[in-house]
Amino acid sequence: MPLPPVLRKLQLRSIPFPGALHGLCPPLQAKLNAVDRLNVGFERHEHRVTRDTQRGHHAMERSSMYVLHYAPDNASLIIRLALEERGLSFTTALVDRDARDQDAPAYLALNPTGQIPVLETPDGPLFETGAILLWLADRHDPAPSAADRLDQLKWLFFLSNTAHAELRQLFYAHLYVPHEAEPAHHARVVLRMHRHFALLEVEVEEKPRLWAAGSVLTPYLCVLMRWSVLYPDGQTPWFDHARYPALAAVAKAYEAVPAAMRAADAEGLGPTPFSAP
Ligand SMILES: N[C@@H](CCC(=O)N[C@@H](CS)C(=O)NCC(=O)O)C(=O)O
Repeated sequence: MPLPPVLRKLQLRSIPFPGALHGLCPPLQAKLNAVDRLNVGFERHEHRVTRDTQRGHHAMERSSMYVLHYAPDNASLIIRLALEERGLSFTTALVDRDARDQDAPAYLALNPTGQIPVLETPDGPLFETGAILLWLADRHDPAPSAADRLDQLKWLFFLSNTAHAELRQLFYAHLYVPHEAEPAHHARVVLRMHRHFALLEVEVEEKPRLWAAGSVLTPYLCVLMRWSVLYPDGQTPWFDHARYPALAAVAKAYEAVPAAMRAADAEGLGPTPFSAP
């Protein structure tokens, strides 16, 4: 007997993240958890906002409600972590990458680059992970000292413009080099990434406070480390936390933050999503 439509849809949502099929983005290792399965909008080809309010610790008035357009274990995870850590009230809208929702006119109207994430804010839609983080910090965190602001800007832009942008080249190598050049390109990008992580290791050793929970740098760093361990599939593992003890300690400490684990649990990322993904 065929499954009723709702169950069929739930079953469809239980397959590993479809990005894996296209080799376009980190595939989801864990399956969507029950919360996300219940929250997704089932309409295809039309990107819609659904769903349940996810409440952090401190309720906010309705006017400051956010909508996070996300796909599990995509860059939107970084924003989900930052929102949870700040106890901000937000709803989620799944971007169905299998249906290429990110190319749908409704999504492009929010983010013309067609990338994930978008955060809808009372001031309008925001895209680019680094920009969203900075906006959230400006709006919700205590103003940093002048020296901390310099550090925040430098390292946030480094994570976003350099580390994340170059790591993407491992996931999307076909966008950057011809197929036959991909192994050599991969090797070079891996060397570059080691250089970046080595710089970050020194920085974290020198200024651990900047990389503690609550800093917008921390979720970005932890997610980049996570992806470096996990993806791309089928390549020789190249990132080992043991090589970067200060960074490993940041990942471990972040997993002790309940808000960070709430975000990781919402995307089904397992008990040690950052230190041993
Ligand atoms: N520079 C962008 C990069 C975001 C990004 O790479 N998003 C990936 C998912 S992790 C994506 O949208 N891929 C789908 C696509 O490019 O079609 C940002 O920081 O927001």
